[in-house]
Amino acid sequence: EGTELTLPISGMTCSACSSRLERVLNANDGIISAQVSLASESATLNFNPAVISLRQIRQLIADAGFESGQIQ
Ligand code: 9UX
Repeated sequence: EGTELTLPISGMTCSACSSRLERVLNANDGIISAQVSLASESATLNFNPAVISLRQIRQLIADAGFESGQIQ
């Protein structure tokens, strides 16, 4: 199995934002699953660190127009 992690996400203001970010994350080969919650302003991820690094995940989030905070 992959590495589980939850990242706080800021900048999401509507459910289309969270859906879009979830779609972007799930489209990446290294991300096994991603759930983005608007209500809790967070993304819960299961990823394969041999394929994508945390740094790259943060870059994907930034490229989508959002900001990720510290790991919880
Ligand atoms: Mo609605 Mo979310 O314009 O960016 S999709 S606020």
